[in-house]
Amino acid sequence: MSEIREVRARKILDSRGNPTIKAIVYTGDAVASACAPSGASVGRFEAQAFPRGGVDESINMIESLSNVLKGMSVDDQASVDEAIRMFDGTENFSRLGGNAAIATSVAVAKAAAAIRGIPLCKYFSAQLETPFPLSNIIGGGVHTKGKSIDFQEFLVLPVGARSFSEAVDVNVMVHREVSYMLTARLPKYVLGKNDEGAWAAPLSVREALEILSSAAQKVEGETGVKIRIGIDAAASGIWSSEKKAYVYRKEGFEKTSEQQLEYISSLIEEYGIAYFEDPFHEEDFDSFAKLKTSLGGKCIVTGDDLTVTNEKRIRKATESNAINAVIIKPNQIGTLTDTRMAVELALSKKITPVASHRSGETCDPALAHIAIGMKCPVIKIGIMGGERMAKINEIMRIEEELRVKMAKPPV
Ligand code: 2PG
Ligand code: MG
Repeated sequence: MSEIREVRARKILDSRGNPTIKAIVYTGDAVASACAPSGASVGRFEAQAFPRGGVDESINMIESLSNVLKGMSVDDQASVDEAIRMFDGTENFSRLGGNAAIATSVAVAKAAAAIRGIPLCKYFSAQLETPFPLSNIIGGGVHTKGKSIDFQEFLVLPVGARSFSEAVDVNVMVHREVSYMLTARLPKYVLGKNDEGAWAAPLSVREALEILSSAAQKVEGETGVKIRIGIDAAASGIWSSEKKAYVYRKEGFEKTSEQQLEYISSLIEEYGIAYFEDPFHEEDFDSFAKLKTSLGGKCIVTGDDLTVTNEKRIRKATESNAINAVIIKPNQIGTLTDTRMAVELALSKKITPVASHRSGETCDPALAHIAIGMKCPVIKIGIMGGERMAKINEIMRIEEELRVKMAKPPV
């Protein structure tokens, strides 16, 4: 029996201790649940995570949504997702909340997979690939307390790894190596981790890049696995529309759009950066395009706040030749059908879809299945913290049990 009997919801806490939502779908043969994460550096064009009344209002609305979905088949994901959208009735899920929408949507898919007796990733596709883990090692921006580094994430991508589990070992080694280097460099500083388990430290952008590069080189020497480095600048967070400039609060300087382009380009050249996410703010398709034209052959220029997993925005970005990779965050768009459309559009345009966690996560491993089953060659997942490990351990299990091979390296 694959008909939906009821959908219920519960308030849960995410990894930051903020309330979020878990949706539970009941059918005659299966009960399945899914949890939605939350971002801190939220794009202006994302689905609104919760309505004005917060999680409680979403939970009340799911009671009514339950009546709408009752009797629908969990096998018909597209119709269920369409019904969720119609029920909400807004462009950005501001009535129901994008988090309630995606939790319900994923729970429906999990129920369908459970009824078939197959893992969620296999429900998405018969052909599976494990992604390369893109891991946050040093962190700043709004994920880190205090006057932290102006850019949000300093990342590693072990492109030479032959399996996901080897890649994860390498990323753990880099994370550890950075802690040794930071304690040696800052002997009076007590090391701490930020929202995503990346090291928090009083560093400039260049200092962070130097430490990350040395740690990556050391681990590359020890393991023989080629490692590239990356950045998520989350530049919308430092963009001031009044000043028309990027304001680097920690380092005490400002940059116009042209200066930002020069600065980002020089960092890519100097440090051999292979991945750069959101180097410009969420409306500046032009600067993305300029960067991609000049350095897109060397560096993956990625949209996150720019594209918000939204088909229309991804289309605009590809038409303006602005990106060669795109972040896929299911809760940015609100349903699995829309998520899949975003991934498929990216793949059809030869743009790398990067499945991504949020800074406020839950222990739901669904993102692991989305990355493997929808064939995202990269998953941005962090490398420390139980809520990140829930996805990492799930991919390692699937890799071993289903003998899944790695995707092609994105660089
Ligand atoms: C990002 C994400 C995840 P947040 O900007 O890419 O790292 O952060 O979830 O806070 O939007
Ligand atoms: Mg980002």
